[in-house]
Amino acid sequence: MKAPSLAKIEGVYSVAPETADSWRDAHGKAPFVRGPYEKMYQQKPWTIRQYAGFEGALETNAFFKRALSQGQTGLSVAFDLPTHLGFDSDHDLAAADVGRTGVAIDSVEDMAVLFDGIDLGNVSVSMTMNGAVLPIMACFIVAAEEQGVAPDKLSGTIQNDILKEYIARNTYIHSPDFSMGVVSDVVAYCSAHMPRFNSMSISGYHFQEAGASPELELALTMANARAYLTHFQQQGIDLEFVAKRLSFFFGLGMSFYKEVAKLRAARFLWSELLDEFSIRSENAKRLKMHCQTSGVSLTESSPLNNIVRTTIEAMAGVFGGTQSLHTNSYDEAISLPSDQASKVALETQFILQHETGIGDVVDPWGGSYMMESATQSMIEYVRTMQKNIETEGGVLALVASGQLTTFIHRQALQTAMDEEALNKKIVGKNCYQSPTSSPQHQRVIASDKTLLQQSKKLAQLKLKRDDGAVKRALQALQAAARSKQNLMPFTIDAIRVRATVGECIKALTDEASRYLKPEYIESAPFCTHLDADIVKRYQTLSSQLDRPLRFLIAKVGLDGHDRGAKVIVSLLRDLGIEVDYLPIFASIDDIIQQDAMCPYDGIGLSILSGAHIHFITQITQKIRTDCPIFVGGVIPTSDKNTLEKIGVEVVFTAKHSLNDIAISLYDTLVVATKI
Ligand code: SCA
Ligand code: 5AD
Repeated sequence: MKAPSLAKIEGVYSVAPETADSWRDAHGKAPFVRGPYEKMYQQKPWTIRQYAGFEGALETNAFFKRALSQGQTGLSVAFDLPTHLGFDSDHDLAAADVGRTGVAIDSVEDMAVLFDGIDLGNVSVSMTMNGAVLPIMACFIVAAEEQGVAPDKLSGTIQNDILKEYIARNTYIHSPDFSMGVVSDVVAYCSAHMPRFNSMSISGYHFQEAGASPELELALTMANARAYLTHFQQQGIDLEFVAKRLSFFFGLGMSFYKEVAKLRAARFLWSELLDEFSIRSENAKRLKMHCQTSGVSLTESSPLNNIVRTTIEAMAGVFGGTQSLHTNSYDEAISLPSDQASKVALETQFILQHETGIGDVVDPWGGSYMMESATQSMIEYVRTMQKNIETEGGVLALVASGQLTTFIHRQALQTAMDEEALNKKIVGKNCYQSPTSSPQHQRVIASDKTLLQQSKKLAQLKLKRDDGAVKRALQALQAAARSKQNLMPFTIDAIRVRATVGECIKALTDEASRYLKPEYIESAPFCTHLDADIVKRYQTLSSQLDRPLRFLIAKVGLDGHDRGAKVIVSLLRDLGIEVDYLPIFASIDDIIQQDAMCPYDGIGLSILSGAHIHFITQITQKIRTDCPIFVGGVIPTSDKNTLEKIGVEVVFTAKHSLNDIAISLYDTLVVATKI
């Protein structure tokens, strides 16, 4: 499938702007190009909703309370990877990742601590949860109930967007088929019992982070939105009623005009889509969105420059009319946000709201020929992509075959090549470089301590509870899955009697097993962008060896951010190396076994979750001593020395160019192959 080309946005326009007259339209009226509300931020400023979570519920609760006392207006929970994938903290596969990239929640007891002293009837809470959505929603509902807040008083959002997990984010558990049933169970339950709660946050953000352009991000998000509506309709769900509580989530990258245009176009397209489904409610047609500034646009070098990037991106969100906003912290290319960096990110929003006046005007770009053309080009692009997707069999078929993932992957490869060729300049990364200055403070996650605490709490919970009641509730949940009933009430019953998140998911995976999606890696002509000399040296090395070099690349643990790993696979293959790429979620034992079958010339591990020391210690203890190990990912400079001492040859991070990587690998391989 081919993507259409976007009519040029910055420069000469080829698309006659159908929306050029939109400036005459009223704000807050369908098709909402000019904003979802009449008075927008003059009536209510956007919600300042910083996504956060780390270690245990106690630590994250303290962070939330501090943020609220500093003026944040909504909450947004980041869960750790074991929680996302439905493993309790004491599960073998969870050990490395507990509390690292989010908060560890094993049961309703943890959820209660997470919101201790926070009135859930008053503060709206977003939860980024997709795979383990049933037990996490159930924990939230039961914790609120035990706090004295009934479901119908709860406001907030559950992400509950599984399609984008298969396409880009990778925290899915079951097959797409089973998971779509879970999505509709949550939507149906919320619409019946939680009228103030947004039952989905249909997300594009992760597509852009994985490599998609803003227009591809929008096209895939709208295609998914259509697929969900169609699915709900087939399930007999009343769209007129549920569509009001389907919200959206977009990324904000550095293509300033495109980002503003994207948000305007999104509102138009949603309104048009609901017309197609004959939905009349004006409120449903009003697309409401959360936006987050881009993580991938941030550089490791000169981290304070990231404050500038985040501010520009956030401004695009405000000009585009977002309802809720997360601004990233300047140190995110290095670690989870430190307290200092989180404070700057939060205060960036205060400055935008209180000092600049940019929110005083509704849709300030409306009527600009450039912006109307850009909005129109976005709309045209999405319509064409939609037709292409349908011709190829529709979203669900393309999700299952992995083709939408490949689409994004291709754009990531192109971006990597553009950066290498300096067609895309990134200050401090590929031009205007200066010596790397690490931020003064970095958040260090006490993962081992969190694991111990969580394991202790789980043991206590299991001693206290009525095991018979738990067993009966889990059996009922499993039977409900078999007979295709709405699983939400059964999960709530199980969580109420203190079943754990992991136990609920285990009951479901016994019925609908864990799933691994197919993975394809495209080739790309990287060598044309590298120094000719290095390309030649690889060729010479392999002719001296009289065989191709062989490499293994793997992601270990529960971290599914595979953009970087896949770029490296393509790069190495283009250098003539034979590369095996293991399916995500590999264990160190998987790698050892793979290497034992036919030893590799080198093994590269990609780790973005902060668990690098854990995994590298394990692999260096188990692997044969003459195997060079490389690591890539989000690795603080302070850990680089430790990793090299443990036995890693080279540590690669976001600041390395592909040429640097090719040279460093070569130098090590020459020594290792004893040529
Ligand atoms: C708002 N209201 C107005 C108004 N503005 N009424 C009149 N005039 C105006 N100008 C009303 C609304 O209709 C609504 O009322 C109420 O005020 C609350 O406003 P809101 O705009 O709905 O704001 P909010 O409650 O903040 O909700 C925003 C949104 C919601 C709808 C987008 O879904 C949301 O908060 N989403 C956040 C998602 C999020 O944080 N995701 C994090 C993902 P009613 O309620 O009566 O209608 S992080 C992630 O995935 C990271 C990546 C990773 O991989 O981990
Ligand atoms: N706390 C704060 N921000 C987080 N992000 C991811 N996890 C967390 C967390 N636990 C942010 C980063 C990343 C984006 C996907 O979300 O900015 O780039």
